[in-house]
Amino acid sequence: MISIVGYTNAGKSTLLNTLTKSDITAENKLFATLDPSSRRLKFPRDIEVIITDTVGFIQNLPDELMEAFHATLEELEDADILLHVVDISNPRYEQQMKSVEKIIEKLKLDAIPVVYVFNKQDKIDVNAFDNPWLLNQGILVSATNQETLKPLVSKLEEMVTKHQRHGLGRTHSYERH
Ligand SMILES: Nc1nc2c(ncn2[C@@H]2O[C@H](COP(=O)(O)OP(=O)(O)OP(=O)(O)O)[C@@H](O)[C@H]2O)c(=O)[nH]1
Ligand SMILES: [Mg+2]
Repeated sequence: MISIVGYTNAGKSTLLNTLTKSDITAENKLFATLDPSSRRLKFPRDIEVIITDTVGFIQNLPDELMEAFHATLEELEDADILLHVVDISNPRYEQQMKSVEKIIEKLKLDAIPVVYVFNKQDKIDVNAFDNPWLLNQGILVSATNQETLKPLVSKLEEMVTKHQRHGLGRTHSYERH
């Protein structure tokens, strides 16, 4: 199971839609997504995973809001991989990444492998980006453009194939090993 996390408006729902060719509400407004949606993602080699979209994170997410979204956020515990979607065209992308990472820690999800997805590459000049090192730590995409998602799909397929054989270093209580 793969869960998409990230700051609100980063492009999480758009990514899920394009990856799985579905039609989940994606809008240019805060908290466009209020309930989690899951879709099947089929890889070229007949492997299938469940991929889940969720509510966007914000800086200093108030505890009351954390509680309100508790059931939604709880589902994240079942994820084998977190896709952390970052809007790299947003001038505050670094603070946003930090806020999301803080929430991941707070939810005690920090043992789950994370793949950084640097989204909205169409809105920036990649060669003039202020932190080229960072871009090497993840995968650059435009969630609105299917063609750009190929490297991400390959990476996920590779991780999932390995996981089938060896596990991702993390087991669920309901699994037998
Ligand atoms: N230019 C550009 N716009 C994008 C891209 N991906 C998403 N968007 C736009 O960004 C806005 C937010 O997208 P959503 O997919 O709703 O973002 P989200 O992360 O699901 O937002 P919440 O559900 O509010 O947390 C929409 O207007 C999308 O069309 C991209 O790669 N390039
Ligand atoms: Mg959304």
